[in-house]
Amino acid sequence: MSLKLIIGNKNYSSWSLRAWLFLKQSNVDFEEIRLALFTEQWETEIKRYTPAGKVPVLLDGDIAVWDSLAIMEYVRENYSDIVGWPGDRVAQAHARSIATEMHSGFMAIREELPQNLRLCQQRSRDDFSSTTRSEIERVETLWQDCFQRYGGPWLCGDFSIADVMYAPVALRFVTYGIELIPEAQQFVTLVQELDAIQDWTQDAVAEEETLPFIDAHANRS
Ligand SMILES: N[C@@H](CCC(=O)N[C@@H](CS)C(=O)NCC(=O)O)C(=O)O
Repeated sequence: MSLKLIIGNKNYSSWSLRAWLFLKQSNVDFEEIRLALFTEQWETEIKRYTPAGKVPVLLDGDIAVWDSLAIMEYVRENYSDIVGWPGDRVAQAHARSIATEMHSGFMAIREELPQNLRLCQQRSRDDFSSTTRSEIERVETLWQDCFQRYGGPWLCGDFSIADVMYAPVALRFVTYGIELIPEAQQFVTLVQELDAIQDWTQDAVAEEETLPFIDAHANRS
């Protein structure tokens, strides 16, 4: 097996999850190397793999690729039958736009609803800042609009990089018990039903490391 994927804690690392889910859904074999975030081991080992100091990192022999989107593009260009973009030009343009909208945005959701798969709460939207509330609404309408335009089963038809990008967002809504409009809930359910997501979540809840600055969000309201 030539590919190795360096990931962080499965409980907390949403960018690791994206790269991992992409490889799993693409049926690409790879070895998984987990570095628990911000531990002594992390501090010494992450620099061996990437000057950026973040996970995920893909190793293909001597080649290191970091950043989830770069990893997906690299794998797509070097392997065949890989999860990618819709064939239809309109759907493709849309899928690329929403995928990168996630990759470069939704900072308030990332800050106030951090990935924490062990946690299960029932929170009201009023608990969150107005910026976070409007980002949650943006995600809801974005998913609804996709299902209305392309008719499913996934956001832009077949499973694509857009679905990979939003899968961890769906899991955050589950963690914090955010009630969603039916079309948005439909996406959450699809994500939860994926075998790969169930495998990842099972490993995540079995992890023992804690990150207090993330767990602290459980108690805010
Ligand atoms: N844009 C990057 C984000 C990577 C990222 O922020 N990873 C987090 C874990 S989810 C990380 O490694 N944090 C460690 C740090 O910031 O020192 C990507 O798409 O891969």
